[in-house]
Amino acid sequence: MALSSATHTLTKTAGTALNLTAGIARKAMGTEPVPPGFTGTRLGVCNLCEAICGLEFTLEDGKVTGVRGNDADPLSHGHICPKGVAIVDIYEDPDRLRHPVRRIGSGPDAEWVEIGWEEALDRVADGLAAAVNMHGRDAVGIYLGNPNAHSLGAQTHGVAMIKTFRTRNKFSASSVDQIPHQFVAMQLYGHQLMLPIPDIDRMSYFLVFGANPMASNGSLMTVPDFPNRLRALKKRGGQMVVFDPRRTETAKVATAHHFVRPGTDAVVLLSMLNVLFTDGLTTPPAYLDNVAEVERLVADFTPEYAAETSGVSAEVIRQITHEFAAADGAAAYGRIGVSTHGFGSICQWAIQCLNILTGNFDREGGVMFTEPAIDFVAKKIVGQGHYDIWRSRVRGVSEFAGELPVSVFREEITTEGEGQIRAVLTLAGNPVLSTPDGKGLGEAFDSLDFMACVDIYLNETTRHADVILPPTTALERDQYDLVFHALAVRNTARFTPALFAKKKDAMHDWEIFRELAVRTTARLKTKKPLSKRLAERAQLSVSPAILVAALLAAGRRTSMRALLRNPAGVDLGPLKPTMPDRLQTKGKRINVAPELLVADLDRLRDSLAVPATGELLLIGRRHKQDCNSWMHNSERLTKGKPRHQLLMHPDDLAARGIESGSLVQVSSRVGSVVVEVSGVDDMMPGVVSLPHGYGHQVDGTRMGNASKVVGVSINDLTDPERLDVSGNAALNGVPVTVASA
Ligand SMILES: Nc1nc2c(c(=O)[nH]1)N[C@H]1C(S)=C(S)[C@@H](COP(=O)(O)OP(=O)(O)OC[C@H]3O[C@@H](n4cnc5c(=O)[nH]c(N)nc54)[C@H](O)[C@@H]3O)O[C@H]1N2
Ligand SMILES: Nc1nc2c(c(=O)[nH]1)N[C@H]1C(S)=C(S)[C@@H](COP(=O)(O)OP(=O)(O)OC[C@H]3O[C@@H](n4cnc5c(=O)[nH]c(N)nc54)[C@H](O)[C@@H]3O)O[C@H]1N2
Ligand code: SF4
Ligand SMILES: [Mo]
Repeated sequence: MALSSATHTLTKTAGTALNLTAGIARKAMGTEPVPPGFTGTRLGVCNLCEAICGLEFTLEDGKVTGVRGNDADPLSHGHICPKGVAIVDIYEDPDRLRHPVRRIGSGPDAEWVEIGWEEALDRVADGLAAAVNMHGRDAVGIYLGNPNAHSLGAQTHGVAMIKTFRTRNKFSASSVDQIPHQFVAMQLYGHQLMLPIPDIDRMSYFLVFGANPMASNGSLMTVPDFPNRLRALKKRGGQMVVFDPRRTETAKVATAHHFVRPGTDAVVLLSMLNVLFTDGLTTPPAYLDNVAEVERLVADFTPEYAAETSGVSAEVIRQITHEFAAADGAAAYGRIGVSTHGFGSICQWAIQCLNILTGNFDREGGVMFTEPAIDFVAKKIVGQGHYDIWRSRVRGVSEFAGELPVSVFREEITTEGEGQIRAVLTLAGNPVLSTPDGKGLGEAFDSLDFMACVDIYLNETTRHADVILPPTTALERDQYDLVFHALAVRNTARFTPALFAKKKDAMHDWEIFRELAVRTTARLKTKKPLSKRLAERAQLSVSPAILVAALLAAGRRTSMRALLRNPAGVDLGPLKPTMPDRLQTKGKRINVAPELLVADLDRLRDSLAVPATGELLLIGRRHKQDCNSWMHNSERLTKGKPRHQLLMHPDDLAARGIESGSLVQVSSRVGSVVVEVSGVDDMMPGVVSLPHGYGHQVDGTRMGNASKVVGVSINDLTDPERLDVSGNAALNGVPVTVASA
């Protein structure tokens, strides 16, 4: 190592001194972790979904014996779901990794041995640095999974760590999730993170495309206790209209539900814009450009045209558009069903236009931008986003905001040549289950020179690693939701100190990130100057809590002191109109017809064909008790009726002579799985559904309860070739065949 131990200590000390001072302040306020054997109650927070519910833990003799929602929380008001209770299962799970492990051998015979942190971190730094030294920067591929958005340390230190690698081969779960939203926000509002939020507590009309908040608890809309907020909306005389190819839990409590053929929402949405113009229903604000261009572009997307392929009648499209435009406060909203979709970006664009052109953008009861206590748009903490500055090596797919679509990950590993990925680092991700052709990606991982994972479980992805580095988990970490306060239906702020002290031989994610950055850069052939590396080390040694304190101070809406005094959180008021001042565009105007989206309309037209008879389209599904791919070790979440089945309409079963409850073979261009089928008339005819995050039965990877959870991975069927213009994967609407197995 090039850093002498003296300089090492010196730079670490700068950070440690600050961290210590903060520790003393906390002690004075009684917000340090509970002492051993503690009996009493403590406030906490759930980080398992975007609803960020405030919790209250009851402890007896140092053990959690009860978890309930915190009534005093200004955002979640006491709400909790089954997963919130299960957060303790993660902390207590005997199968969770608590020490670094190293793999010896491979496949079913692999052995995993515990090693010390020093050895583990050095091994990872050796592996990553070797790839860079031999093959260049792009030889390291990095994948960030969803839990990074839910951990403060990952937010404050993850990005800085990844930057030190300077690789173009950066991937994340964002490209199987919300990239179209960011892509459209960048073009309309001038910043990828300017995402308008439905004002659910004051609206009277909620138009929902492809979201199931009754199961998911909301996404890109932090909305704890969605069921109650919806009840209040209906009590006010308001309506919720849902478009979904499955009659979901949300559709069942809506005032109206319409089936829509997967992948065709873009046409339905554009035809709603068409109706706005032809029926004179637009009331655009003054800061728009190119409204007439939108009118021209949607002229041939008539409701009749949309009805042909979408299965939604022209009459319904007209009626809903009129209701929407007439409502006193309406919001159109679309999520995974239309984000991970061949035309996710056009859907998001049309949804924004629907809100903007009807005067529901930036108004109470419509959609508005949040004013979070830590505002990374205003403070320029996150860049505004960029597109197509470079392209992927093999398929030539455009980057967005510095990331490549995860759909090209596999080919970048397996295709030889300059820039080929030779080593992979995953951070809190399980792409083998969560990305298209996950199985193929898993096989590709086996061809790498080196792989390391920062993860708390041995699972379908991490089993391919040479070394796994497990950080502390939610109950042992300080939490401030940098992301989700900025997406919430009300402005609030909350800092939650760790409930338990970290174990002696444990590391927080941010500490692991610091060590990876420092140790890898020290091993590189082309080294940065020592002064630069020391500065990096000092910066990465400051704890997340201190960084939050500094960011809060800069934002001046509240302070760390106020948050420590009010651990339930502070209320900063309802959302309010702020336009056009906060637009990040030139001249503070919105161009409603951005070039990249307009250019994609031809691809949409070309894709529209009346479905072939007998064709089935596969879509995904979430359940209240699942958490993407990784909470199946919790017995309390997995007991009860199995829910892994392929759902299919009884008529589609009958047409194929298949019995409900039997095993079927589902095949796509990419792969084939055998799974139990269940006939339900909640499915739109011609559409079948599988949940994602299942398929744990590989090589005895999973231990404990998860090894008993049956089901297959939907992503062994989804297709990495199917992309939105933004690079997002089109996971929904995959053509499949189903036959008796
Ligand atoms: N077909 C289909 N596929 C989908 C989706 C879909 O709707 N349909 N949804 C997509 C969406 S929206 C998302 S967000 C992705 C998710 O994709 P991923 O993020 O790749 O997958 P997760 O299942 O969230 O896996 C999280 C991983 O983080 C680990 N982990 C959990 N907590 C921590 C922690 O605190 N620290 C660390 N270091 N690791 C931790 C878990 O063990 C697990 O390995 O899946 C996507 N895939
Ligand atoms: N319990 C639970 N909660 C979660 C998660 C979880 O795994 N479990 N994951 C979290 C994550 S990472 C995210 S991103 C959010 C996602 O939050 P949501 O988007 O609300 O969740 P989904 O259940 O995936 O809802 C997508 C809906 O789209 C429908 N759909 C599929 N294809 C189409 C289509 O072509 N058109 C239309 N109109 N609809 C379609 C599906 O039937 C489904 O009902 O949930 C979060 N919350
Ligand atoms: S709704 Fe989400 S944040 Fe709230 S308890 Fe459930 S999983 Fe946790
Ligand atoms: Mo997600």
